[in-house]
Amino acid sequence: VNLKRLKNLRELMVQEDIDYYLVSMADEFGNEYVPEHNNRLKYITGFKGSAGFAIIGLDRAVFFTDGRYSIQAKKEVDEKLFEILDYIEISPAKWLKNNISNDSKIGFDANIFTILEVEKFEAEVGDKSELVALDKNLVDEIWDERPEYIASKAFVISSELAGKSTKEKLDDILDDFGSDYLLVTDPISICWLLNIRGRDLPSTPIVFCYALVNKNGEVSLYVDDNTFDDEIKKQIYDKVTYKKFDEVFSDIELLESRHVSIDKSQTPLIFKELFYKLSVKVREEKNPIILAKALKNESEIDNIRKTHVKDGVALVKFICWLEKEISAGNSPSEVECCEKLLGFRKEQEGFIYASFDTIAGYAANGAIIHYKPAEESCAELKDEGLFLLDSGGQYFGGTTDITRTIALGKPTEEQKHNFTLVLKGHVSIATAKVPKGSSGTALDPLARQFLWAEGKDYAHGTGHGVGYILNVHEGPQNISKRGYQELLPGMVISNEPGYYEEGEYGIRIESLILVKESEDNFLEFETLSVAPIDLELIDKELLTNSEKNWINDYHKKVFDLLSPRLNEEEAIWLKEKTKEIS
Ligand SMILES: [Mn+2]
Repeated sequence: VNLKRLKNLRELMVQEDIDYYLVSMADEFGNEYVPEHNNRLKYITGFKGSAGFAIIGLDRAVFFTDGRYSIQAKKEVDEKLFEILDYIEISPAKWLKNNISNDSKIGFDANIFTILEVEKFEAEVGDKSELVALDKNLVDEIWDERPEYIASKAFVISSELAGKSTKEKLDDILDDFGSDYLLVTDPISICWLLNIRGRDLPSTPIVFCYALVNKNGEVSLYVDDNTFDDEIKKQIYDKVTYKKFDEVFSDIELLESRHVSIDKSQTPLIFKELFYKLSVKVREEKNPIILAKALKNESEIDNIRKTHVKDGVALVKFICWLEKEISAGNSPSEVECCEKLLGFRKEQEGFIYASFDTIAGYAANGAIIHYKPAEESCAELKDEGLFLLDSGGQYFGGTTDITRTIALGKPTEEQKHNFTLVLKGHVSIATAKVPKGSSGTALDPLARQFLWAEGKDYAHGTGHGVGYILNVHEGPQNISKRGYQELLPGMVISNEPGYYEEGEYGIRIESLILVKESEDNFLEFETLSVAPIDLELIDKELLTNSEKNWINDYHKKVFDLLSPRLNEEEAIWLKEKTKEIS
């Protein structure tokens, strides 16, 4: 199948007079999770994972992914057709530089590749080859039986949920705005701005759209005709004009000699080319909505707190169920656990759907950081070993993301020791106070210090920003070695140190935290997630009194908030799980 597809693609490449064609995982909306109908990389390579890139030459082809997916790639991508490489070791641009002959022509879809991405390729190979921006997608041209995009219906985020109207949001963003227009090609930003959501993706509740905002706060929205009912339109900001998706290109032709602000890390190259042709004056700046939506307002924060209580109820009901199953001698599979947990979340009022694919890793699977259990191959849980469970939900009221590691039998001393090092790092972030102006880089070592002291570490960031009924991964803030964005009150971030013994077990403790201003004008953090931390896994000898106090206070809060929403059996179970340690 793939050979035929490659052959068809290569025929088109010859027609277009290009030697190499670039296929990325992204789509025209910069989605982190790409919908099936836009997964060109999967169509052409067979790869089903979520991080990859392909370079198709006329007589050779290369597929890139990272270490998380190297095993999967070997199963799904035909090595007779594609050479498989790790793009952490060699980037696609570097590969091109090393492998192509002078004067090669490299084609790509300008509707998908952003200005910044193309600049990066240009920097590597620009002197020996020509980058050819195509205004169509060659994979789409040969893709028969491509799944159809069926637009979901948009729904409105009420003023109680949103906290701010579109008018207020626009006033903030356009205050000091130096251009005539702002082009936004990121649907997440647009949904936030217009207080709307949808179901165009399975875990991020958005509708696919572009928007052009003028300095007077009028919005042209480019979106599928079926997305908005008249009834819904009445509830949305009244200065929105609804247009067909393709009209964005004809509307831009009316902007001659005007100033337009774009974010080159998000904007597809095709717009830059159009602007150039039309002598539109382009200002490259950060999409101002990114920072604005990261600063949650009081109503949002209120709703987020309540949402975490619901989510905690679901998680606690699940863990209680799981322990009962295990002690009854049953062996639920990882996939059954995911389904059961989803069932408990569905019982919660305002639940929309999961905020990402649940990572349910038993024993050795827990050490695979982005593990996704599959029906046919997943493990069955027994009364021994560790179970790492990383999951979350989208609710009318917020987005959650929580990881707990559970001992299913008696843990080993080594497991307890490493769990406690991770816990100390987690508590260190939860109780940190840093001066205003600090970024995530100031926090990252706090989470790792106890592991570092023993020559250990974990190969992922300590925390990512989290959206509000939007993407579970949100910028600009994060806690990592490269988290340079200043932390500001109202930001929500995850606090998720971990430790992984390959082939044996994984440990991660993740709660979401809210950045707040302290009384003495520093920054401090409030833990939002509400679920017990497994006491069985704690080596108390390693804890200081203040760490024990934090755990006891946290567990008291967990019990007080959750127990009224549990049945009697579950409440008794939770009492034991949150008992004081000394
Ligand atoms: Mn997370």
